[in-house]
Amino acid sequence: MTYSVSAFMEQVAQRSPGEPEFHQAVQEVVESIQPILDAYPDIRDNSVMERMVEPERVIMFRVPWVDDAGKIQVNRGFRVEMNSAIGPYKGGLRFHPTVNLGILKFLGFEQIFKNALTTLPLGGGKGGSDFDPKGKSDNEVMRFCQSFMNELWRHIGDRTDVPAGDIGVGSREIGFLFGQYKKLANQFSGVLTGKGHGWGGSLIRPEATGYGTIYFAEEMLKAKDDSIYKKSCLVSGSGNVAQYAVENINRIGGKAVTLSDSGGYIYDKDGIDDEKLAWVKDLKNVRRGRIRDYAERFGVDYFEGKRPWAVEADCAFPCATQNELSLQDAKRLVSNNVILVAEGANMPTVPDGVRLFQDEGTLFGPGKAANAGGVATSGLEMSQNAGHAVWDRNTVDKKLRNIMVDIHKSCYQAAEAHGTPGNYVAGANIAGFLKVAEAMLAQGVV
Ligand code: NDP
Ligand code: 2IT
Repeated sequence: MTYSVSAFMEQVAQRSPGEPEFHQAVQEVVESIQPILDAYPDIRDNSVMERMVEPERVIMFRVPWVDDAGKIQVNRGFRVEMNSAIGPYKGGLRFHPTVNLGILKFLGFEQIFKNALTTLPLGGGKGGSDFDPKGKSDNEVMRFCQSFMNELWRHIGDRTDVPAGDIGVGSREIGFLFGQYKKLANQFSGVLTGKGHGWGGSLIRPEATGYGTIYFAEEMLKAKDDSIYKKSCLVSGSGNVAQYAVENINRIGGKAVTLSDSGGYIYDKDGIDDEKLAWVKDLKNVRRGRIRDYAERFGVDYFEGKRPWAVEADCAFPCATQNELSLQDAKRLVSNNVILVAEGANMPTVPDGVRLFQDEGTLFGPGKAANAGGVATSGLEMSQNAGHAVWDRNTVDKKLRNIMVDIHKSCYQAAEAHGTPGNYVAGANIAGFLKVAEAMLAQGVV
């Protein structure tokens, strides 16, 4: 009998009500792997998918902290330990006011398959808080991070669960979190990734997600005898992923023409070259300002409250957040003859948009494959920590590039093998799922 996606989804919706992003992420995966569930009765009969959608463990906790005015603030902290079949839980921490359990379950679920695709032994997890670092002083951020770690530290470890950054968690936050972990555990270990280079961090980890997305896109284009060279590119976001996507577009000789934040986007038709990018890094990572300042500084247009998808270009790289590219936006990209969309962010394209790209033959690289370079390089950081080694920039960059080439190959081949050639969504979901499913079968009912 054919596996019923709708019956499965009904059960998910019933067990996890009010978590639309989680349902969206699960629906996409289960649709892709339906043929696998039909073809491999072992996987179906052992309820592998049913087990995968249930986190192994969820930790929720109070995070009280004192603001600069002496007032006590209370936030909510989470760690969703989704799946440890192929390695310790691994995934970022997100600090953003929109964070809730459903968002972190969607991200943790995506992380299972992404991490399996990296070829490294990494399980899936995600965590964070509804804390908003925007407008907070460095001292407030530090006190918050310390309070967050006061609870989290007992649940994590270099062989148990290894968090890293995500939205709102960059090198400053990882520093504060690591400092507090070390104080509580009395241990200097690779318990977090994204650490500073002088204290256990890996070179290229800050660059890895953005660089990896562009390496992945370059492989997609290469399969069509094409390249990013001389292509104009739309990039959304202006944080970690967006910045290094632009940097790698520049290295390859493409031209990035947009950046955005939650306020709006800038369009620079001459291209965001390395000099302008250095200014953006200082604006965002040091001065913590808004992207609209770019327009004033470089004399270009700023579009308040808008996203960059209506601008004419060859490629599009959504690098901000989930569901930032609507069906309307997808239609605009298609009518502007965009040839490739690759997701630096997690699930930035709505499902109807993904379907449209596939129907129209727009090359589409889903986040769990295209942005896997970040977590893959976190895996490389874990290897260096475990072996007390420090690899140079070139070594890590080469490993990252090779991993992205391998991920592309396994998605491409899985799509071909299962009758959906060119469909990177199906390819990524099937390749990632099979690896984890086989491990779960081998390990019994746990
Ligand atoms: P950052 O916090 O560095 O940057 C996030 C950027 O996205 C900012 O420009 C921010 O604008 C914008 N943004 C965030 N939320 C929204 C929103 N609701 N609406 C509009 N814009 C928004 O995060 P990262 O660059 O690290 O993460 C970006 C995406 O990439 C996320 O989806 C993340 O999950 C994913 N990702 C990150 C990895 C990493 O290694 N960091 C790895 C793999 C995926 P503003 O400042 O105005 O909020
Ligand atoms: O979404 C992601 O893959 C990340 N935020 C990076 C996770 C990690 O552990 O490096």
